[in-house]
Amino acid sequence: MKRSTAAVAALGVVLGAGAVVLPQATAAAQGCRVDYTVTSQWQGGFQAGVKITNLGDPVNGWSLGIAFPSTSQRVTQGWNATWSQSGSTATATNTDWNRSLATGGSTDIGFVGSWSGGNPTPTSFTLNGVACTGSTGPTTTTTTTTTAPPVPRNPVEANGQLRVCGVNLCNQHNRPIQLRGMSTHGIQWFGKCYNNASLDALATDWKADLFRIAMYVQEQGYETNPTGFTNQVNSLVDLAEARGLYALIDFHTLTPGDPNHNLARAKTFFASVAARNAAKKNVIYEIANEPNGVSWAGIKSYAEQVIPVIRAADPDAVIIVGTRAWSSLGVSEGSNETEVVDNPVNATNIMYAFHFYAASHKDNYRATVSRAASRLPLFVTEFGTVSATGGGAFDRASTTAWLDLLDQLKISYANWTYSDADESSGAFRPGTCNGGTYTGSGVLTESGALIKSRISTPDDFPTS
Ligand code: IDC
Repeated sequence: MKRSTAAVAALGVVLGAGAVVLPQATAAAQGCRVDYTVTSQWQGGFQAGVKITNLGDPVNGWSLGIAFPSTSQRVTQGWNATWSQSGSTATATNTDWNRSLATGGSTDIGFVGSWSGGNPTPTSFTLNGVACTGSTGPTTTTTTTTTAPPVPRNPVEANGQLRVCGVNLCNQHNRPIQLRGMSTHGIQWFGKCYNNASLDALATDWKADLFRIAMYVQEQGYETNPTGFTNQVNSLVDLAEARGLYALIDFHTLTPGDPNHNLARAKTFFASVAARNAAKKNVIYEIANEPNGVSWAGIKSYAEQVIPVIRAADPDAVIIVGTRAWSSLGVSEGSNETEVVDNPVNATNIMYAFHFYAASHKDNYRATVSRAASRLPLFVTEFGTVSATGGGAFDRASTTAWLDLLDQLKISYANWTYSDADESSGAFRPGTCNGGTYTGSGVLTESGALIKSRISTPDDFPTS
């Protein structure tokens, strides 16, 4: 069907007035222009509008060829045309009502595409086999396109500064999001597991959004070397930031369970890390890992003293408050979420932590989360696929039930642990951190494999 340039020019002269409709079903259009606009995009997909203008002689039936840069862009659903795709080229064929295009006539079509990378803007277009150059002159492969807005390259670029909105975590567009990621083991023991290679794996192989930095206070942790641990946390924040991951700074109190035991340390630590990281968009603060053996009133009092210290240095960051009974919203000590609902921490832009270990905490804990999620902003800052000891049998069924629930409620989560600890909650096989490889399935435990498969599915962060 492609005509010589001379024939195109000649026909353009004869039929340029647009009064004659060619009898053929699909005559060549000697000139055409395509205005291509990516109207929205998200991780894994985009939507585009395509305006076709016929600059040549009238056509009665047309077919638009769209050449994508590669096969990673695919039309999944389109409108105002019949769509198909072969290899990297998509084809849109007219519907009955937009079959004829007079000279200068145009029609708008569009589609939703999936894409696993690269640029969603096509490299060229053809109308009835003739390249659309925006003029009736000799054809070239250049096209008239609208440049797509920059594609967010990572979770922090997509979501920016987070804030709490109602019971949700919202992104820079004020839309609820869920962050999915991993927690370190105690950084006093497993520091060797956190380096450029393992963080690269977390960002690109696991496609995680979140990296929780568990800084124990006791057990050879912060209290033994405040400056050293503060520096270690800061450098892990930087490793996360460089890859566009959110960093959750966890003041990992555990034993003793009353966070007030560590109140002075918490104030010193958070004053320092909040001042140092205030300008970053990727930092979230978790002020007490798992209060236990202490009343909600005691926890609330601690929170209301530590939060202002953080706010003074970093006013806009999200802060997460641990809850009673190992962050079970009180359930593991016979209480429930009402003690928090009835007496919330007096602060804004905060969330409450909920932790579970899938083999130990099942239906009644899930029921609590389901109920509480409509009353309180919840963040699962730590959970395990195993028993509350961090060991024992891996519980696939309960973990799956939990993660389905969290996905449905858009509750963010971090799994214990991104480490090669010799316990069933560790994601990597023992010895992994002695080598340099953190990618692929060979290094994973059963728990690591399940969690990676859940975390690495596409995010659907709203972009507007
Ligand atoms: C566990 C570790 C284990 C360590 C123990 C004591 O997996 O290697 O010996 O702590 O420090 C939590 C805690 C978390 C626990 C984890 C598993 O936040 O520190 O880690 N767990 O027991 N709460 C419930 C379970």
